[in-house]
Amino acid sequence: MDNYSTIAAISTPLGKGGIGIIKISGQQAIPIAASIFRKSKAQKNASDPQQMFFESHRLYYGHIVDPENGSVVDEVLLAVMKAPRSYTREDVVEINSHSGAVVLTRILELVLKMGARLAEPGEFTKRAFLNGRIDLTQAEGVIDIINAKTEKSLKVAGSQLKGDVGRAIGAVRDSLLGILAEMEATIDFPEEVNEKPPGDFCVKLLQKEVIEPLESLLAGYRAGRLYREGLRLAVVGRPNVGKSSLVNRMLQKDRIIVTDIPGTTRDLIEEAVDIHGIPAVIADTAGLHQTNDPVETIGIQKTKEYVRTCDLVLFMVDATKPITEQDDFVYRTVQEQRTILVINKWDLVSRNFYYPVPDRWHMPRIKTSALYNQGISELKDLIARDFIGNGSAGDHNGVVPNLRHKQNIEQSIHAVQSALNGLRNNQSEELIVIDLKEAVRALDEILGLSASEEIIDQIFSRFCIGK
Ligand SMILES: Nc1nc2c(ncn2[C@@H]2O[C@H](COP(=O)(O)OP(=O)(O)OP(=O)(O)O)[C@@H](O)[C@H]2O)c(=O)[nH]1
Ligand SMILES: [Mg+2]
Repeated sequence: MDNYSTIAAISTPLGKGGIGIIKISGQQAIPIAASIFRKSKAQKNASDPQQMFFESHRLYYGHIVDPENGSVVDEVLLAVMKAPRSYTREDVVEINSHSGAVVLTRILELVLKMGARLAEPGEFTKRAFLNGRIDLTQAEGVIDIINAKTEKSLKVAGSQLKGDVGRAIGAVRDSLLGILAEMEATIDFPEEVNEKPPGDFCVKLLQKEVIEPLESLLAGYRAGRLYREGLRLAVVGRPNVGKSSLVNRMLQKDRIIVTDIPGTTRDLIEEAVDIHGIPAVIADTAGLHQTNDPVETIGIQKTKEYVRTCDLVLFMVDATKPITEQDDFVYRTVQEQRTILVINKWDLVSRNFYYPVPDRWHMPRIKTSALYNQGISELKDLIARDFIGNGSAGDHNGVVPNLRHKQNIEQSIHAVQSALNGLRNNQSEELIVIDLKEAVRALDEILGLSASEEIIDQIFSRFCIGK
């Protein structure tokens, strides 16, 4: 993929809608648009007979016309943004047309025929990165904004797009470069440095200005991971305890069939739910028990597999019945997982009822009535608290790196630790410098300063076409 040709794509979803946008970026963007656009009379300029001149950051009203036969394709607004004041820092033209798959495709075809190339996924944003308008972390923020599923996920992504991660990493990198310069000076001009600067001073500086801020970024990663990646929950229990009823309550709609017949749910059903801002997927499952029914057996197998990979199991029992052998069978299936015991149908027992649970079932428990919608909000509180501590981490004023950043931050910390060991053991400066350079490299990769083509391509391939 070359980074010089003029690229074009449909930037809005291909469906019926008020408007659709075809975006063009590159040196030929304006001449290409001009060749298929007929300005309205009011906007025609007598001193520009070809009508090829467009002011930057202005909207032009007119028509898209097929230059081959002069037929009008659509009535549009043209937005022209000249380099460098545009998303890609190149000349950009956006054609705001009516939105319908046929009309959008037709206009795009004309644009391609006049010399543009179809953009790859994320190629507009990639150009913004290659042309230095944003760093790699900000480009990733763009994808996260598009993919955000809850308000809080959006907030995390927005902070990244603003450049918060990049700035935090950049500050550490500057400190590292400063320390590195000092070290290199002692190697190159040992006679000019009266006191050996490594030693205690460098150790303290590396601790305070490098290790501490990087550790705090890792803490931000742990706190924010859930908002970015979401949580997978499974509701598990023997037949008829009220699993589907609970899932319906969590979703606040009657999504799943509930009956008093045991074995009603036979397949695994996943639905998206927002738990205090954490995007989650909750799975209702087939009641777990020993059975010869072939359909149920498959459902139970699916449940077991799901349990192995989910983040949290809601293990449900029926308050009106003492723990049965079947419940214990379910327990054995989920015991390796992080689990909350949900004691349901609490409306059918007296308020002060004591429900005995085997001693070895060490897990937080909660009483609910899925039928009467009681205890559901307490359950959500418990889930959120279990995963984000006291909740403050969720409001993170701090910066939230993603998994890629986290891995590089760890590499950087590792390299600095090795330099610190070297300093404490009076190792030669040359070896310490190698470690510090490795620490800088790991941070450069986060910002995209030294990221390999492969990493960059991998990041942009997650984008949709037209962004
Ligand atoms: N009284 C009372 N009844 C409940 C409660 N929760 C569920 N039920 C009833 O229990 C029966 C079974 O509910 P479901 O939600 O279908 O139970 P399930 O665990 O999904 O059952 P299977 O899909 O068969 O495994 C239905 O008649 C529900 O109305 C509750 O909290 N209190
Ligand atoms: Mg069910």
